[in-house]
Amino acid sequence: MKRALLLVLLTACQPRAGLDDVGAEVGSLGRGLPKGFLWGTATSAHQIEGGLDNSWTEFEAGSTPDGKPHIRNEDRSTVATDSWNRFDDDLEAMKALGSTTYRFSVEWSRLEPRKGEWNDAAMQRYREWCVKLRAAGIEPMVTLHHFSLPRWVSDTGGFENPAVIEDLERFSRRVATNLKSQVDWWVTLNEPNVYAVQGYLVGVFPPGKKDDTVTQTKVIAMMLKAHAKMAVAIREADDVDADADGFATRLSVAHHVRYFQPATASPLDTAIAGLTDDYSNEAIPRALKTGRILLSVPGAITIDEQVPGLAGSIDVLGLNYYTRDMVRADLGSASLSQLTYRKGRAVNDLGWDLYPDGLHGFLTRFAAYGWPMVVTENGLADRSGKLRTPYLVQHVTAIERAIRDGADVRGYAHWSLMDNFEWAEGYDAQFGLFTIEPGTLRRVPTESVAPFKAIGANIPR
Ligand code: IFM
Repeated sequence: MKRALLLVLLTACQPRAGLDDVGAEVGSLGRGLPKGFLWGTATSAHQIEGGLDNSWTEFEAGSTPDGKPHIRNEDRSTVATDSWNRFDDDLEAMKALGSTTYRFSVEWSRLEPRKGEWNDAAMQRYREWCVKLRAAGIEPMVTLHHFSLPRWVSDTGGFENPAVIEDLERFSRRVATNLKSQVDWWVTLNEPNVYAVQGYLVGVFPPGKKDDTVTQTKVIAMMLKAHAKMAVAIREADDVDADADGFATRLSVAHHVRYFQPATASPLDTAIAGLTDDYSNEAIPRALKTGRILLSVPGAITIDEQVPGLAGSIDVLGLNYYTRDMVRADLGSASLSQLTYRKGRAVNDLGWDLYPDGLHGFLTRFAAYGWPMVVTENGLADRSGKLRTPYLVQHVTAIERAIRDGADVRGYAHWSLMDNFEWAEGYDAQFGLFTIEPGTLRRVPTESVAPFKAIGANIPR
């Protein structure tokens, strides 16, 4: 018993490589970011608004064939953080952070609950949010698709059905027409790769299919085709330069990147890590640049298709960066790999390796595409609140280093403004700079609010 206790204490005292080695001092951090750098937070409608009825509703109540609930602790999104009714509280939280941007999504199922039937009052509310954001000096950044679909779309196949392309094009045009006087920064899609992998390989997002890399790959391609049409619709509809900076639209995709490294020096692990990196990290920006979708899961599917309108469809590349994975070849599995993390390093509450160098790696690597970049998400699940400030400081340090190394980075949106419904993890995983008080749903600042604000105050104006 005593030996076990000693072991626990010794383990707890070990320095956790990856965080403790750089520290959490704000100092002059932020001065190395360019003038006008956007500084703020990100959320998504399904995770915060509450009161939604969409592709997640039935899924949240369901379970896998072995009886495991789809959502940890059988949580449901239900009221979430009630942001639909508490936007003013959210705005106060953003102001307390010294924010100059807020990335949020508009909920398709709310705006078009049935095909062709529009909820103008809901659109008006989103417009009011944007007006209030602008009045507070906060640039709205609006995402059109962030993991949820109206039931009338998911019931007819979602992104497996090409009809989604025209439906999303129409939806984008409608939103852009209504919000154009307030919004310049548009994110068409959030994390197509994650949406497809979680929904068709891992099975933890609707439609909950497992090991179907063929459909997964087709879904990513369909999303990119939809994006191309959405981009045209937004550019046609939004002709108002809301912030008078010379651009009526700044279009992007929020692309999820994970820093993959081979788990061992074996040639097979190295080869599979390379394939995983190409599929998950490279294929999407490559397609956005060249217009050519090139996606391959060897032995299962290869898509090689030139898509009209895809090349040139973004102005800015959004990167959602969280973590690094070590890749072990597993040719018997659908994805051909197993992902692990390096032992002995600091991890977040979900077991994700905290690896700021990965962000520097992606920013300098993707600089070669020539787009300006925005970190559209970065953050961690940290119930204790002790890791968040070092994580923040070290990732912003990585951004400053990438800028010195030639990357054109224009903004940072921390995930997330407040704790919210973390999909299959329910409310267990807490990513917020603010926590939510149970019962009252009051936004309560964490100890990272002050350092976040201090970094923002250092950014040249
Ligand atoms: O909560 C999610 C978000 O919806 C998309 N990007 C990753 C976040 C943390 O897992």
